[in-house]
Amino acid sequence: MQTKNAAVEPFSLEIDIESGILKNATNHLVRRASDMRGHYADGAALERLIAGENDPLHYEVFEVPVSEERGHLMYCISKLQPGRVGEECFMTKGHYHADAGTAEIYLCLRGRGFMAMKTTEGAWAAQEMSRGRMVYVPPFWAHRSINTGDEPLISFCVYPGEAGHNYGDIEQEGFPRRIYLRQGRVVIT
Ligand code: PAN
Ligand code: ZN
Repeated sequence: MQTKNAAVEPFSLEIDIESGILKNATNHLVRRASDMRGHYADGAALERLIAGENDPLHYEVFEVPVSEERGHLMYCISKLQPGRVGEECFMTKGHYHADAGTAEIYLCLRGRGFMAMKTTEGAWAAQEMSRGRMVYVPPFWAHRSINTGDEPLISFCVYPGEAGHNYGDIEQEGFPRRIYLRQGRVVIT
């Protein structure tokens, strides 16, 4: 039985909830529109966005990583910009966890949107995200966040240290439904 994890002293951190910044983050992942090719229904609209707006920022992840092993909890701030590709709302790539049987909690700190989730068996679900709302992503569910609002969608995410990320499988499968903003109304098709 494992009784000791990699030595980490107790620590605390500050999160700027309004700006969605994890202070003193040592990992800062940036995804721009050009990183999202293949993810939106209207690829031409994405190319127009990349060319016309100088490849705008799409989303960021701020982390102060701990050891990626069982027993620890990974956590981060996810900050997804508002915007549309055609009428489709900006979203993250989405992934299964590499250790697929690991769950995740998203606590939404700011903004509005949805967490879209699916299983390899084809089940699909969407849960609303808004300030103070928590979404539970069960084991074996791929997940992606989608910003339907007009300000950044900011969440604090927590998941098991050993979870890892698997982007390939969901990229192949795709999510079965998409979320659009049409005449100011959210449309899920
Ligand atoms: C989140 C996501 C973050 C970015 O921290 O990694 O929102 O989304 P993608 O990873 O889909 O690009 C998480 O779910 N971690 O497990
Ligand atoms: Zn995840």
